[in-house]
Amino acid sequence: MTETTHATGTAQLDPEEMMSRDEIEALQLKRLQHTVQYAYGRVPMYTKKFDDAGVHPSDLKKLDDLAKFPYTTKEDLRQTYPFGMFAVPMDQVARIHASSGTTGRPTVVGYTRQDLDDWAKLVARCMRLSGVKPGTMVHNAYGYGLFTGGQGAHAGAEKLGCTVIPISGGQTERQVQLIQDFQPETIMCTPTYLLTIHDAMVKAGVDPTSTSLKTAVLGAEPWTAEMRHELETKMNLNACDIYGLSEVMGPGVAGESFETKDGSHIWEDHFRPEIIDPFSDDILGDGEHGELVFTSLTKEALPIIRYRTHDLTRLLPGTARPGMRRMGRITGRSDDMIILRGVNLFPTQVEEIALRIPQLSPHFQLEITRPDRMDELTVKIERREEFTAEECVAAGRELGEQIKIHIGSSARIDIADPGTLARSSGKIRRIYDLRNKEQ
Ligand code: DLL
Repeated sequence: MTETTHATGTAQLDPEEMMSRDEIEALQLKRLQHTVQYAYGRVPMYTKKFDDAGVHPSDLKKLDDLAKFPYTTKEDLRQTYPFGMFAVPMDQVARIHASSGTTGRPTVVGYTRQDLDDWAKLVARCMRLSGVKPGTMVHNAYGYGLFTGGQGAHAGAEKLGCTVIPISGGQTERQVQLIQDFQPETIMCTPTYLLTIHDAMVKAGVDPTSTSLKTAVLGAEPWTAEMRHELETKMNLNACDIYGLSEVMGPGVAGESFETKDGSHIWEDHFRPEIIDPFSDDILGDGEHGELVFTSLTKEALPIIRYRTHDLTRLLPGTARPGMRRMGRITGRSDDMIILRGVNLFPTQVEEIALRIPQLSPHFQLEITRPDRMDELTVKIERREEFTAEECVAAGRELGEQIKIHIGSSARIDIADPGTLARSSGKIRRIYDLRNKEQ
């Protein structure tokens, strides 16, 4: 009998990964023409939207013609809740996921068998690019359930030929124990949950720099280069980004190379990205900062045309996969932007500044209050264990000054004792807007 493992065959790159930019664009045009026709013919909401905008699928003759088509928003998904944007009958929908949504109805997404196969393939691509090897063990601490993180990462890891530990989020002490017992090489979770796991290791007397973990594939929330440095040095591993969103697919829309660590490559054979000005809706050029918009090119159950992600970033030329463009780090979501007396501010900006100050930890939250008709920002941030409260007074002052210099707004700094702020078990909540509560 020939010896094979389920890992064989998946170590190879997909042929599309090595396509030139011209080949990718030719493929995109073909797939885009099909997708707009498919969506128009099958989803009444698109039929109406296109008709109202006076545009027809046959108007898409070159890639730039996509700009003639209307945007799709989360609100469109809400209005057609639950299944109104599905393009196939329910007996062809193999899986449903939903995003919880902080306000209003959740957004519901569906997948055909083919969609699930494509999804697994793209997550596997991301993992391979991040240095995960077939035949190795993956500790998957993304949440399982309606959230796309757990199941998405799981299927990708299996597709790559890994052994998956489907631990999900939470029960952190147990996670630490299983990492020691099973010796996985890879961990998949949010960056802030990896911090939580790190702290639990320290508490359990486990040295976080000498575990079996070599690679972390982190995403589902914005994180900075400073946070990468923090996690890599504290845990002695390679930390790479994975990006995605449920409305477009789930994790695996884009993934990062462990060799270049220069932002996630978008799988442009399956998604056509655009960057637009979130206020004027104008299309921006590569390299310019704006809102990321996606059109799916192969999805069957939920084709999505020009979906407004609210994620703010820019498109950069491909490196590790030269035919595919990369996305810069996501600064934040336009709906997570704090506007403080006219100044725009994102939690990632505070993370970036705080982590450059040695006494301060990555555990922080932003509180907005309005004590006296004027908005006020308080940054609550834990000091690192190694420093006393007295030693951190100057660090707090420095954080305030740096925020003023780099962001342009005044902030009160509240240095908290280690372990006192809420910890993440998935996507962390950074912003606490207490303004309405006080009025
Ligand atoms: O968070 C899918 C996912 C799961 C991605 C696991 C990566 C890993 P949603 O719950 O729909 O889906 O949230 C999507 O999360 O629009 C971004 O604002 C944010 N996000 C996801 N990945 C990243 C990332 C999943 N790598 C929303 N960097 C997106 C920054 C990210 N933000």
